[in-house]
Amino acid sequence: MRCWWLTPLLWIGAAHGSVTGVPDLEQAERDYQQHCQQCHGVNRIGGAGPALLPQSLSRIKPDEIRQVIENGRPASQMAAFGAVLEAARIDSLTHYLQRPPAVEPTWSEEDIRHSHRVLADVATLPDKPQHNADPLNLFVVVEAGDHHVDIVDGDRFEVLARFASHFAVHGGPKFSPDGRFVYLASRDGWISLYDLHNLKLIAEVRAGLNTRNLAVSKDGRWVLVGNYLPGNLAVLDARDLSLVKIIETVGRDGQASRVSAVYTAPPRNSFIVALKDVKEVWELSTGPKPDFAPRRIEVQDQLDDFSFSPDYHQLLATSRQAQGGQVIDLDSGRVVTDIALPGMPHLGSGTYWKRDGRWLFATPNISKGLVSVIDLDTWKVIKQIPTLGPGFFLRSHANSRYAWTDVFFAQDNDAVHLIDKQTLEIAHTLRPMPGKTAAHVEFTRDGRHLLLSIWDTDGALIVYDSNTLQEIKRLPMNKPSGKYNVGNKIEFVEGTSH
Ligand code: DHE
Repeated sequence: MRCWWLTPLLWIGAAHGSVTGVPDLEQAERDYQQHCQQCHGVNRIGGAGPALLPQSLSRIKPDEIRQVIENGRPASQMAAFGAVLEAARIDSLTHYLQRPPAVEPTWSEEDIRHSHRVLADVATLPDKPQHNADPLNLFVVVEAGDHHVDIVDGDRFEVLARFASHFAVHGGPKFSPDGRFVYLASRDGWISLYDLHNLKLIAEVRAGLNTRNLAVSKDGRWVLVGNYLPGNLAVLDARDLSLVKIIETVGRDGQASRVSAVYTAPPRNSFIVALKDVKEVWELSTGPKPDFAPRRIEVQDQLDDFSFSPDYHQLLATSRQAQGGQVIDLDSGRVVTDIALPGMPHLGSGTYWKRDGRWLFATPNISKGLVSVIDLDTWKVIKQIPTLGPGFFLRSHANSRYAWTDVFFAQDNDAVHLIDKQTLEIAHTLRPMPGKTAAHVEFTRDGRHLLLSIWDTDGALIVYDSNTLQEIKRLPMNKPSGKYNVGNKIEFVEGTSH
């Protein structure tokens, strides 16, 4: 999923005071050094506290940045500076933090190696689950509100373990092929390796200053991390996260590029790399003894927001030229077809299923209240399903009649629609907690139940029976965002993200 247009829509948190006036940036620099640097690092690259670079703050409204400086953050070490700094200085500091630092921050191979920490020796740990839950029906749940991760038993719906994550884990955690290990990426570049058998953190490394996401190779040997800052790829050894190689992402024409996202393509035994600033998509083979030299697929347009056909032969991406989606054959690199789609389709959150023996692909739309359904044989849009407003995620399971989608960006964001996968009509609309945003679903391995997030400080993970739609259980949580079922992910099943 990659969506440049979405960023302004995603500013988070409530506005309190407003940022006003002409900033005194020199005073702000002095205030940063005196009050912030100790936690947020020299040159703002982060330390005990998160990085405070424009890339790290781009999703947060200036008024929220100001409010956090003034009032601190509850349940964190971020203190309130309202009594220390007068209003105009807080305003200036808010401006200052949104500008690039005077010295461009760097993060070298040496910095990466220096940040590497091995916290437990896997060789000394039992290689069987040390809990009595089904290891392939565990869920990894990200609680974005207070930066924690929960490991949830997918049969009893109980939290087995909860641990603090690095700041802002984003994107899907990825699993080793046997489901024992999970890899998490934080927006600040920290990669964590966690053992789901022993419920223990194994290793951590900071692979970049601003990271998009990570992918794990089909054989489980390599972790690939895609970075915005610095724009590059980091290859890590999946056993302990030690650095194997940095790959500079420079286009054929010599232009440096940020990395939008990285993906694993299991049938191709490769990683696919989406580049943000050049008209290329890269494929890195992960076959035996890989050299990670990129195969460059030149494309006609800057592509965004990716998805793949079920066999990974084709890539679906949004393209401004195509005014919608573009399908690219990953072998020949040729454009198969353009798909005119209105608004801003969110292909990365799309999902596919079979209907009358044919594969369909459905995508939510972040600027229009509709879900577009495409026939994957003809690449024709066969239905536009109207919803209560623009949505973000769409999820299903082979054993579910319904695909669940949200209304993330509209007033009705407390509603979720259940689309009947055969009639392509909305069969039900639920409002699990009226007034609170409901979004992102993941099914249990057998598809009998599903977990839905209520994205609120006083939020919850709600467990539904996927057939009767009865609520089974409600686990209170602080802004649970994504959740990921081990079995569904390692088997790359239909209906979920890969
Ligand atoms: Fe995401 C996945 C990009 C903003 C929650 N998001 C992804 C992936 C990408 C992506 C490339 C796939 C990674 C993977 O699975 O390895 N997201 C982007 C953006 O470009 C965007 C729009 C802006 C940005 O600054 O990054 C963005 N995303 C958000 C949010 O604001 C969300 C709602 C809250 C948050 O945590 O930041 C958000 N993104 C998610 C979630 C997934 C995700 C929960 C995993 C979905 C899944 O089921 O796999």
